[in-house]
Amino acid sequence: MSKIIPPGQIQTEKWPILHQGDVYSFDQETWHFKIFGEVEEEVTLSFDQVMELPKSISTVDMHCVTTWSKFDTTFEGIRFSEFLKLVKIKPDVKYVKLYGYLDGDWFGYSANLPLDALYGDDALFVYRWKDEKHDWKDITPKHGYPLRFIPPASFYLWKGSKWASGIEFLTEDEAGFWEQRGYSMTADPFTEDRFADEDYKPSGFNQRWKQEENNED
Ligand SMILES: Nc1nc2c(c(=O)[nH]1)N[C@H]1C(S)=C(S)[C@@H](COP(=O)(O)O)O[C@H]1N2
Ligand SMILES: [Mo]
Repeated sequence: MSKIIPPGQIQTEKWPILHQGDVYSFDQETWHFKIFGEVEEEVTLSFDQVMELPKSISTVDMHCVTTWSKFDTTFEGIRFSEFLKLVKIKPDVKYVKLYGYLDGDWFGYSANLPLDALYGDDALFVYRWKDEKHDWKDITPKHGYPLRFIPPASFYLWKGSKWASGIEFLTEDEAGFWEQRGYSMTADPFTEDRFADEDYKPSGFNQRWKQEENNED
């Protein structure tokens, strides 16, 4: 919520759209959310079970690695910590992987995060949002309906899986979808920690965000 623009970022008023693969089409019959990995007993939740969990509201900044930052979006959702309460994690768990649907694959998208960064109000699985220009509305399918993760602003936004599908608890850090493709494991916008290797930059990287901004629906 700080109005501090991280190095190399440009403020956008719009909320751009960016993802790999198809837009997931929600089907309440087949949609499930799985909590697994280093836990005593894994849990699979239906959509209704997820929506019965306690809700909270948080205003956060989003920093995309393609250089746009959107400030002060207010989200309604379910804290990561509410899901954590549903399982007993093994004592040496230090990391998580947050999953999302990708082209029909239940666990096709993923991003890794350290567990200790996710206890606050700013680590939310969200389904509704508002900002200065918009009143409350549901997250659109392109932004991750029916549920998507928004990471704390101390991580680039690719750590926020759209079409959220599960949480895996891990004792060792493990690369997710973009981390396997050269992006940073730690992803701190305030130190421009974009890529694992500083010399690596995907082609067309600097041009991409303009197109994304025009993508807003
Ligand atoms: N399932 C899924 N989640 C995803 C992605 C994706 O390709 N698939 N892309 C990530 C990236 S790189 C970004 S910047 C944000 C973009 O979220 P937005 O389109 O709502 O702005 O979603 C993240 N979550
Ligand atoms: Mo991104």
